[in-house]
Amino acid sequence: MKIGVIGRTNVGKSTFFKALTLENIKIEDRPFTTIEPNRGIAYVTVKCPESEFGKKCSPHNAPCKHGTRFVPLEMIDVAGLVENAHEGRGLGNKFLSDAMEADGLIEVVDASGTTDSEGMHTSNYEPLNDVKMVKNELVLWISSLIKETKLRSGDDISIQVSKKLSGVKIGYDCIKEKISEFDIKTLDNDDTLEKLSNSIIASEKPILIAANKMDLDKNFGANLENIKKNSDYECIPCSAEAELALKEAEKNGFIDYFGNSVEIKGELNEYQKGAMDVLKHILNRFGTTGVQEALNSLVFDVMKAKVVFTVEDENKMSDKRGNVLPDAYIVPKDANPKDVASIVHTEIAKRYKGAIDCRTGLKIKNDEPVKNGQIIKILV
Ligand SMILES: Nc1nc2c(ncn2[C@@H]2O[C@H](COP(=O)(O)OP(=O)(O)OP(=O)(O)O)[C@@H](O)[C@H]2O)c(=O)[nH]1
Ligand SMILES: [Mg+2]
Repeated sequence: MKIGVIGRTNVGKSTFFKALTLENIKIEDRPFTTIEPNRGIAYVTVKCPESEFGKKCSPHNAPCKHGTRFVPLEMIDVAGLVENAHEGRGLGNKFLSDAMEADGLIEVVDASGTTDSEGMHTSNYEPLNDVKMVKNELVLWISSLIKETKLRSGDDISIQVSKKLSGVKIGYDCIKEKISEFDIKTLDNDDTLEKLSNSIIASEKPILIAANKMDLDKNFGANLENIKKNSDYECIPCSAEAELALKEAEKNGFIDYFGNSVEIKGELNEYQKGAMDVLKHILNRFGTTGVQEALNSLVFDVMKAKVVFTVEDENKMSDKRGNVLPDAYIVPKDANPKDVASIVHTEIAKRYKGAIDCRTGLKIKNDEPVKNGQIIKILV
């Protein structure tokens, strides 16, 4: 699974990405800092089932910290956009094609209203405008791609449009369903194409809003409410900058960070103490920085994806070498056991004979979607 970070320029996309991946990337207070996309591994968090079995896990692909498993996914942070990017303004539609590699999108918005539509400092900017602008750019870009399809009479229109959209990871099934829903026979009505494009994006590229810069609070609360009231998206308040500072302090060994609290390790100098006080204040006030919640909420609440643990020995809940609950994978909402096998390894998928739910010992039907948190043994 791949998640893209998108949004208007200079709102904190790369800070958000770095807080989740700790990749060494450029963050600056100016528009268009990111040009080539940044790629890295981020993690969704789930409770580790180890305590259910009175055992300690031995993670292989998904680390465990204080009983929380960190399950990996790919993340891409793309160039920012400004209005009319779909026509080439700013960095143009480069961001759009990079972002379309992703299965789901986190749209970072500066909900403090302190950067304007061009990514410059201001005050009292209305962030809801950005939410509308980003949606509009996505819709207009996809509909312009559809419009470029050279229709050959007699050929299936859905096949031709899906070939045109193959680079943006939008499947034939969705296009066929929508083209029939909108009863599309030609590609010359801009209004209909925009409705089609809107509907395709809504079903194929789920979006969650990360309402960033909650630490700059003057208008934050009112702006957040306005976005929640006037958009269809799930919206999570966050401070990417606070999360990044906490993760870096932990990486450098100054603190233990538990997501909603910190424990200071060793002696801090006056400057570090001051910075830690600010961060503790943010955690006390808001509970968390919201960054991990935003990613979890997109993956689990919006995309309805699931985490599945795989083992080879259902009695010991381990692999063949005795490692307890070694691996965990994120799978799409409708994934059945064979789909899980292909996510684990193509060879395992080829040899797939069935799967067992390790908690009940019962066979899982081949066409039955797996459940979130399920521990399965794939029979090969
Ligand atoms: N106060 C505050 N500042 C933030 C927060 N997140 C990011 N910033 C600041 O916002 C500025 C822009 O951050 P970036 O992460 O480079 O923004 P971007 O959206 O990737 O920008 P482009 O790649 O240029 O489009 C930097 O000065 C960050 O330190 C936050 O949560 N709070
Ligand atoms: Mg950036």
